[in-house]
Amino acid sequence: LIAPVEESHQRPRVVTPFPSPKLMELDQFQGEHKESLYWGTYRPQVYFGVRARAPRSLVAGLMWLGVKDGRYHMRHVCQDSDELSKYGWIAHNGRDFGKQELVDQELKLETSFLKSRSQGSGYGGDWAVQIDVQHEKSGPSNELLKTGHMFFYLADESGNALSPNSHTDENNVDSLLASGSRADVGAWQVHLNSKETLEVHYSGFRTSYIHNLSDLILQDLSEQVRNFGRLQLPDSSENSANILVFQVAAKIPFRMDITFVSGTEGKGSSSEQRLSSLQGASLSTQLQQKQAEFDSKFEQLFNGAHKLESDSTVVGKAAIANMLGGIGYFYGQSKIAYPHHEGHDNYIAYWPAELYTAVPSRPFFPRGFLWDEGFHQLLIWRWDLRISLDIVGHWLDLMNIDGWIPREQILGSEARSKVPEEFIPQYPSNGNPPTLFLVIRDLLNGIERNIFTDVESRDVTSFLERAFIRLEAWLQWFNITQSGKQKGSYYWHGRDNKTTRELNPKTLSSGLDDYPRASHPNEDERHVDLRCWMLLAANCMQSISKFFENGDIPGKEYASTVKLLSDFELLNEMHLDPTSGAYFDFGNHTEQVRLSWKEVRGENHHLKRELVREALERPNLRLVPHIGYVSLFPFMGKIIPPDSWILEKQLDLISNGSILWTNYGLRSLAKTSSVYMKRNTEHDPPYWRGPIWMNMNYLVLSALHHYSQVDGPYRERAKQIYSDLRSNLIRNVVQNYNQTGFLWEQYDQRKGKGKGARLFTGWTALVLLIMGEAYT
Ligand code: 6A9
Repeated sequence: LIAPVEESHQRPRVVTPFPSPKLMELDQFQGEHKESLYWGTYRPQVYFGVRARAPRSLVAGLMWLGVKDGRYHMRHVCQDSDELSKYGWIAHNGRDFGKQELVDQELKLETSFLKSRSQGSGYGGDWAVQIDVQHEKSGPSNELLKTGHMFFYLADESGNALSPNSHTDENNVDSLLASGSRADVGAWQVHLNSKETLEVHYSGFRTSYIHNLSDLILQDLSEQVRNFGRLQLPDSSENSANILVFQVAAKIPFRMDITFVSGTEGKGSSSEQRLSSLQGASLSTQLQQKQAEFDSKFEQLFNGAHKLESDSTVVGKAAIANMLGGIGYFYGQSKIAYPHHEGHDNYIAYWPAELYTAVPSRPFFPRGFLWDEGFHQLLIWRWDLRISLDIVGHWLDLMNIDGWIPREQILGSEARSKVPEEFIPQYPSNGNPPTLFLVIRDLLNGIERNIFTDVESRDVTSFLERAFIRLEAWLQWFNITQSGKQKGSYYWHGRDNKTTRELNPKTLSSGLDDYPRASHPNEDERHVDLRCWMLLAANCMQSISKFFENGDIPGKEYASTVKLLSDFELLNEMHLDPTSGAYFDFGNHTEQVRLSWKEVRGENHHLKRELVREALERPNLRLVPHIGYVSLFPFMGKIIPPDSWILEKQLDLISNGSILWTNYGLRSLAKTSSVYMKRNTEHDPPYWRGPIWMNMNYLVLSALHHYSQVDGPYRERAKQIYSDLRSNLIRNVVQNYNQTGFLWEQYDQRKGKGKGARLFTGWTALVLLIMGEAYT
């Protein structure tokens, strides 16, 4: 399957695409489907932005002047330092509607997006955003807050010149702001409409970089303030500007509609009618309709046997809305570590690629992450199967000829500008859990359970048919590069075995970063989580080949791999500690390690103090005795027979408050572990060494749910634990949301407080599936 190395190959293997037809070239992703997803809020990194799913799009976005401590601050890119007390989508359907609320000190903004495709519009249709500006409380504390300053911009990434309409007239309720023409959509216009009196000014720029737009505008504004003492853009433009910024100022409260119409060429065009239906009362009515549809779809999908409390409903809606509203489109080239590259530097560019993907967190990580994505899709496929297939297809098309997919996707200058240089390169030796198989398994089950329409089943089927060879290569990649010494064993390669700084060398590729593994990484290691991921993958491959038994897919044998990996005796031989009944990694390990300050000689012979690791005894080959998420993988994988004594032990570990149980969810690492809540280096606080993470808790719940439904001596116990864990998780996430207005990256295991990135609406949004008891 893996093609032999060809010396004559022009591109190095690592940057050679996998040589099979791309998923995105499937018929189901063309035509109506593609057009229906053309425009969208695909710029999760900014507070509000619109673009098309095209490498070089017309891009729109919003900035405003916030007022804090009596001073103006420009808001544009989602930044935690802006300290918005609340923002995010409260409704979004992933396609043509979304509503967002943003609270910036005493300002309250609402941005409502609506897309409409009707007769006569250009490719992809028309769209509008209604921007509502109010005071959070009545009676603003500062003079500056009487007037609101919104900046709406348009930027053409293809470099086409945009024409501002210089006759902006404040008495005219409907005014044309700008127009232009593009190869994709034809002639277009952008209009501004409001009942209130608005003052409009503009600036035009010509530049190929749009990620520093806020700087450009700030420069222009401060120059105006300096020279003329007025806070308004100069109403002038550079020659053939490809970026136009419109400053709209008005007395708060006010509301304005910005409408994009395409296909405006020709006199008899329908554009006037389309324009007026996307403004004013008609726009508001349509937004209300879309909101009602969103609400009823939510009810139908997620309000299950346990009726949701009203505050859970609010959080559940925020979860799905932010998951869908956070979907982005990115285009660019990953930077790949490639040490033997001849051109001096040790990097090489991946091929230019598109990625349509959900993101873990708009302010912190507004880009694609491979293993996060599998969790995101557990939610998204239930909402909109086609969006999900489109996203998974994009990811699989990023596979290289070796079956490798880069873990973190930092595509394009806008995405790169958010990531420190040292974190950008991707390492071809490093994997990441193949969570997309969780989605594939759900889809196969869905077909079996007949939950899809005929057309949907057909789409899933043709998707899997084409995906098969890539999935197979992915599994192969793991088998070839991540196997352990012993047959049926695996370990995450790429851990640093030379470091003297880390208490326990990190395993970033596992997704569990600083979760403790063998203290002294070497090739004797066996990682129990990876072994379970491989079983999931092999199981899926077996199911797909069974599914296509009579079809065109070569009947590859997965039975033997599945048999090997699901062999319970073998699993126990390799990973079980019979005393505690816990599953452990195996490797060269000692518990006697600590960090301490040492005087060392630096390069210039100066003495400096450094935190270094010391081992107080020689490591030896043994099980690595840390109980935590990794130990639960065989349980999460439902591999343990329901009548096994080991299942009872697992339930003991889970439900024991001195080990994993808390009132807020399960700890990532047991209180009894020697590195529980220990820093890994001076600069790395504990991350997966105690706090509660939603993705793992979801998988544990899924298993508890399973064991509470199959016959066995521990069924009732599993049921009780299931129900307690479920309500603890929901209660805590809802409580944190009520207090802070956000979903968080992780939750503190002592008090349940949200930690890490806020507005982390990636896998934390799985709380909605937990509410709706929809398990993988
Ligand atoms: C570092 C700093 C602005 C860490 O959710 C994404 C990932 C998970 O895949 C992983 O399992 N998060 C988890 O352990 C966030 C990782 C962010 C790394 C980027 C660059 C940029 O600072």
